[in-house]
Amino acid sequence: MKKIAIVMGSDSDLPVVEKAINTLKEFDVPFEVHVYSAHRTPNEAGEFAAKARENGFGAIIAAAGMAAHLAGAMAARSTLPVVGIPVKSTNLDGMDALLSTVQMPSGMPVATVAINGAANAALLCIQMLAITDEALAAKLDEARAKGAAKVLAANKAVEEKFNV
Ligand code: RP5
Repeated sequence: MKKIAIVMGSDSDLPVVEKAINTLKEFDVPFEVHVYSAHRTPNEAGEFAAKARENGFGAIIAAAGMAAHLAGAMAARSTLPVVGIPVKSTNLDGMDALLSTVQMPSGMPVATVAINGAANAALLCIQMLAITDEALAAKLDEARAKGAAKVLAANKAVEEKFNV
């Protein structure tokens, strides 16, 4: 199976990124985690992205806050799918990172998840791998069924409490 690369702009992003790490672990998807900054270590960030395909990665998750250019910088150096996580790290509530991540020029896509949406970033990458992996697709179906059962249990409890 291809590995997923998880790259964050600072180790201060780790509390958010851990949700992606945990999701990949739940699905037994191999991954590597790195700290590279588009601004503070541009050479290392670019080199990592440029070599990601030959190094066995299938997709890149890039998490950054503030002027969040990491996902875009990685997309510029690789034709692997890049999933951007805008991290809430300032008093702009993550809107700065969201707009910096999502507003890519045409020809250079970044699939941007919600602010701090790290679990969805991992799930999106798992869904990409599952295009050609039936066992992984079955695990996704199972997880969706569990999620649905949880909502239906909550619905039952609410209905019983409020509906006559
Ligand atoms: C971004 O700036 C990082 O991704 C982080 O979210 C934010 C703040 O970084 P630190 O000052 O905490 O290292 O580049």
